[in-house]
Amino acid sequence: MNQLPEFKASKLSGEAVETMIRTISDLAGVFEDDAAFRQIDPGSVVYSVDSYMPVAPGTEGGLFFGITHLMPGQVGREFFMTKGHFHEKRDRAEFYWGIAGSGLLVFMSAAGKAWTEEVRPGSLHYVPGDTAHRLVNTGDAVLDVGACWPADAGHDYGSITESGFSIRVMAGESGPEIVHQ
Ligand code: PAN
Ligand code: ZN
Repeated sequence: MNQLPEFKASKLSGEAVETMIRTISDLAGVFEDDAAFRQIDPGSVVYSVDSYMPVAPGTEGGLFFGITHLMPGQVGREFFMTKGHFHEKRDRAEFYWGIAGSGLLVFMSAAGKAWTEEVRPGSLHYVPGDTAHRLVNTGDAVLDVGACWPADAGHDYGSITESGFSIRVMAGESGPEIVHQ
């Protein structure tokens, strides 16, 4: 029998765990400041996601479990963040929970209305269906966030690549600032 995965502290380990890594070059067009973006080593890791997917993607009724490790950093004044997505099956919801570090979870409705929730160890977040979601690391340590989503949710990155989110999170004089686009 395959060894079962283990979830200890902020780490997910075991044979069945898949790791996806996103470097700065995978995030072209995501950040506002192009000149600052080009100055960063293209191989710099921005985040990784460890996932346990016990059923095939697309399985109705199945669940996936993942931990995102989002590095601290900025592109210009803008904090490191995930690409963000709607679910391909738009009505599929998801849970996120803060494990370590500090940041914001950005939500955006299909109509483009955006809002945020503070992510910190122990915080729990419900991402409703039809809502794009993205993590932003506003701290100076790695932001570790757990997630559980339906196996048939899928990821639609296209709409975000085309139009982005309607807010950006930038470093201001006295902490993170939300800038409306
Ligand atoms: C998460 C995200 C993870 C990485 O597991 O996939 O935080 O973000 P991007 O997928 O936007 O690059 C999730 O929301 N799954 O559905
Ligand atoms: Zn998701």
